[in-house]
Amino acid sequence: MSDPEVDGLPCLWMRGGTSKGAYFLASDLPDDADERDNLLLRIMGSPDPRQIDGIGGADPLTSKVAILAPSSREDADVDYLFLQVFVDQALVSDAQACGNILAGVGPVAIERGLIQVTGDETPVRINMLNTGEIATARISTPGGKVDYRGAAAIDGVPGTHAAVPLMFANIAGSMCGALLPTGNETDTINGIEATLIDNGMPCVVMRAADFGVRGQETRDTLDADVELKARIEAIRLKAGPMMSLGDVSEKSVPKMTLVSPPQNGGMISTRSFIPHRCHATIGVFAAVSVATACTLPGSPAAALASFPKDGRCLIEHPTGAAEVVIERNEAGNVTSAGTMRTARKLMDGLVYPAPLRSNTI
Ligand code: NQM
Repeated sequence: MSDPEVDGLPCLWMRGGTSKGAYFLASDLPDDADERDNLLLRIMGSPDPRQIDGIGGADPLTSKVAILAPSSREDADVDYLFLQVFVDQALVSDAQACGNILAGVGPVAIERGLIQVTGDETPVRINMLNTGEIATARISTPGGKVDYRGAAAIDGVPGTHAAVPLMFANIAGSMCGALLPTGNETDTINGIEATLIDNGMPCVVMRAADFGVRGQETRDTLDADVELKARIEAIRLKAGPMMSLGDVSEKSVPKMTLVSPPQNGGMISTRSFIPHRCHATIGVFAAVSVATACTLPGSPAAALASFPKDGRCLIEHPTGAAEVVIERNEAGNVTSAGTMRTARKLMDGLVYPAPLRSNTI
């Protein structure tokens, strides 16, 4: 029997959008979820704020895992399970999706032979196991191979790469059962008006000004604001059960987003807490959820937002803006959404988990 500590495990290390993660085939990992999570903690080097004995990058945005398998659904090509490996806690959570890591799923499915190339561009229908929804990605595959090179740029990633357009349908209520799990466009928690929304990602959208900040501060400035973060966390712990997410003290959802008026021609400006660190950009599904909150007249986001006529919404974030496209029906309700990301293969090889420790799970 092979021993991963000695023999290693096949792993692709990829940048997906503005995040980085380890991509595995389900067939290379244990079937038992506890055993699998234990192995992933040891691969990433958690729990340890520096993740020094693993491949994680000491940041929630670079401590992510995608597990791929042949599709279990007729209307999809590949199954994708996203796992957030906490950096400094022995926790692995499947309680959220990830649209950035999603950008690497199509390329990996092709690289690993789960699906065949169909032309210069290969469409990949991805069954997102965390939410049960399907995303469609288009992957550049000239000459029968994935080509990561191209002219597309996304804020938060230097240079240009092949575009990975992503489209989503039916993502409202992905984890909370309803777009507005409380039935309200606004709830008040600890005296702060908030929209509790899930259009692909459970998010709590609040005015930055209500916390006495501008909403234009850098990630580091906000991360250093211990008092602000404690106020946000107190609201999050109350919002979780209101959003049908139960006790969220050990979950990475809901995400907490502070909004302010756009500064650079976008729809809205954001600072997103995921949930304990401020995001360097903003998550894909979080951006879709915030854009959707902007369309709700009762949301604190609506009065701050500038709504573009063509539905191309630039969601400003600490290092630029993320574009999401939302389509609305005649009643103004968001019916589908999409975005453009890029992805890049960084390393393909074997990864060696650290030895078992008493403080892993
Ligand atoms: O919201 C970070 C990321 C994400 C999630 C997070 C994401 C999304 O940027 O779809 O992409 O919110 O933890 O990778």
